[in-house]
Amino acid sequence: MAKRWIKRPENSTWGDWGEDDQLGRLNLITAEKVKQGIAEVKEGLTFCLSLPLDYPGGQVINKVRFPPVLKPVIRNNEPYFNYFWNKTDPNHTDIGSDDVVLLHTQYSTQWDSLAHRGALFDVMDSGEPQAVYYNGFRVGEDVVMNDKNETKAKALGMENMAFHGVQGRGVLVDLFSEFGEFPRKEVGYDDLMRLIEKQKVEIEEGDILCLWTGLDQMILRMKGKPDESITKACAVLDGFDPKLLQWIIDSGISAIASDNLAVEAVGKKVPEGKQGSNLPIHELCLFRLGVHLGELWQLCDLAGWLKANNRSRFLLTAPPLRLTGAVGSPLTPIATV
Ligand code: UVW
Repeated sequence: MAKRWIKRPENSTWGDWGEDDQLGRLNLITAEKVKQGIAEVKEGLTFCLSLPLDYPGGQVINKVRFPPVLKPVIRNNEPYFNYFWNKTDPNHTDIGSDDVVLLHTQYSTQWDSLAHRGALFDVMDSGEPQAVYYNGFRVGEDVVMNDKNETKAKALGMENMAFHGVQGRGVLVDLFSEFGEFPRKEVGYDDLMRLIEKQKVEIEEGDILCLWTGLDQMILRMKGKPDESITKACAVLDGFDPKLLQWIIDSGISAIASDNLAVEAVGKKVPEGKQGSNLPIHELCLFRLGVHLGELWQLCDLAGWLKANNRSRFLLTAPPLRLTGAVGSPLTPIATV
């Protein structure tokens, strides 16, 4: 088979786990890492880390993603919902319901797959950039949309992450206690290192880093009717801080999850006169390193418990839906302490 790339992007992991690898740094979640996660279970308490999937509510946070719409299955030309089976046979006492959901996979608590963000990059060393995702998988060949607007990530789809399992050691850094809701703080390397030290958090290769910013509490407080203030609240990572990007590379973290919209600040522009990504952490993580990003998780209850108990580590179980070809997925992560 023809090679997908000759020149890999700088600071990437492409090829490190084979030229057809579709897992990225999930490869670092090994049997040993699962055991390290399980070793953090001391109390047997569990925390659901998903928002209700119809939250945040409306389109304030993201204008193009809609809350789930539930409809009944149609059976014999009528809705099969609260269906009285005695209509079919007077002797039947059953009642049945069956639903269909129109689900924007990235409306609420979600994982971004490695096919969520790619880049223009000259991976063939040809003088012209190619449109590629992690490990050189191609726009239009591996990640496709047909003329009926049907989409499929034939490579890098969510099913890869689901099949790997995603269970390991989670480590939480509490940004909310330091930075609060307003004004929004863009957290760079120096701030993050200071907090990691202050909160005595230890992060090792293969750990899943969870960043609690407090946005989940605001979302829950607004009960499905968020106002514009939410778009300017709570900490985000500063993707334009090169030292922070270098730390993500060096730390060996396997994934990053946060309760905010996009882990990093959105709506920024690349510096004047430069070309590059407007979401540099997405570019580094999803495109170069194969680090999945989790967004809009509900971390507040876990964070409160960890703080009260002087802990930062836990067992994290966080598989996405095994939804073949999807580029993002809702999930119901569970932390066990
Ligand atoms: C944004 O909404 C910008 O982030 P993501 O697409 O990763 O959800």
